[in-house]
Amino acid sequence: MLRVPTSGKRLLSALSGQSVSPPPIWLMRQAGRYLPEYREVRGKVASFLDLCLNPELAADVTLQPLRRFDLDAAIVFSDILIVPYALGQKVEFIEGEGPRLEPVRDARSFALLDRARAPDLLAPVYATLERVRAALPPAIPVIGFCGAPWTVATYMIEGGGSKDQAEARLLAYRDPELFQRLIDLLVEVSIDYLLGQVSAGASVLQIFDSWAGSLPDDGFARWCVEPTRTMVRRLKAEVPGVPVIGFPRGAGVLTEAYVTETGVDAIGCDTSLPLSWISDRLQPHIPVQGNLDPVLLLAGGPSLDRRVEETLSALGGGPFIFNLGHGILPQTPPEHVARLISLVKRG
Ligand code: 1CP
Repeated sequence: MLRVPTSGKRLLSALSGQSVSPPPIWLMRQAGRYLPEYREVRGKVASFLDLCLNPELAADVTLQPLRRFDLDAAIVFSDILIVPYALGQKVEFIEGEGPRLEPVRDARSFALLDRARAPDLLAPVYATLERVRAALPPAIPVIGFCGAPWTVATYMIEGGGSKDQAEARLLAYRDPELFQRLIDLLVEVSIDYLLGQVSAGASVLQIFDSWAGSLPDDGFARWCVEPTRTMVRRLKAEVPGVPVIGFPRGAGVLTEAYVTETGVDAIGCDTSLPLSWISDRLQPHIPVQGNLDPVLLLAGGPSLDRRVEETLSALGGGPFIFNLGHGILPQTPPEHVARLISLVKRG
């Protein structure tokens, strides 16, 4: 049985600039390894990518957290690295290690990327969305997402996760022309991908720029803000009613420029942004989302309760969506998630 949230379209109201009490809540990585039922489904397929590409199982996994918790949105189960996969790059997820890709670092490997087959390769994600949309009550929106071009480019260039994105920055500095061609390609394929997700039933979009914090201000303007601005402008032209949440993780004080220059409808705040700064500098201009420390959710106990109260009193008076400052950690006890949601819903 799916829980029907107590007061309808709370997420969309908050995204349109209204203060909603209690605030809507969803959690980044709300589907995933911390849920035993996820681990069970994951055990049925050989690889993580196989799960993302299996609409029946991916839809089931998407719905799992909504069966347990009073969440205000579903987020389609997939990964930001599905886009490099759709461009023909070799992408694998190694158990216990993370993603591994065949690096793109020169004109030759860039030339192998091919946009033509992307719609077919991404079709399973659209099928997942259609299933999820059909299974949920109309009041619960489904969030579609992609990685921002910069963040996806870092994985494509590094060949996986990295601690400082140095190879990606090096390519951007040494061969800005090639790097720009990669960003431009990602802008185009990501716009198509997000529009495909809207056609399949997504009514909110989030752009994850998880590595926005690794660029200096000029690089941030050129490779985070500018491509995102292009994407938002095109999305607004095609699907004007669909709000876009930007999540430039680690952007710090540059978050303000990101808000004014990209045109996103709401701003995802990471854990490092102070609550008072979010409420003074961001919330007067834009709905804010965030930013509980995922490690505090893992810890639970009185410090979790206290911080949830502080967050609600700092941000609950304006347009606000409760979320974490980054994804749920796999070791998180599901009871802590239940506790968090009950505290937020108590308002
Ligand atoms: O089953 C498993 O153990 C695989 C773990 C896993 C999961 C559950 C990965 C591998 N991706 C996902 C799902 C996922 N990824 C979702 C699902 C929807 C939901 O929120 O419930 C989303 C939105 C993502 C987005 C994503 N993938 C981001 C952006 C958000 C963030 O965490 O910063 C990034 C950077 C990735 C790359 C990725 N995919 C997986 C891992 C372990 C990583 C991070 C690699 C690294 O840089 O360390």
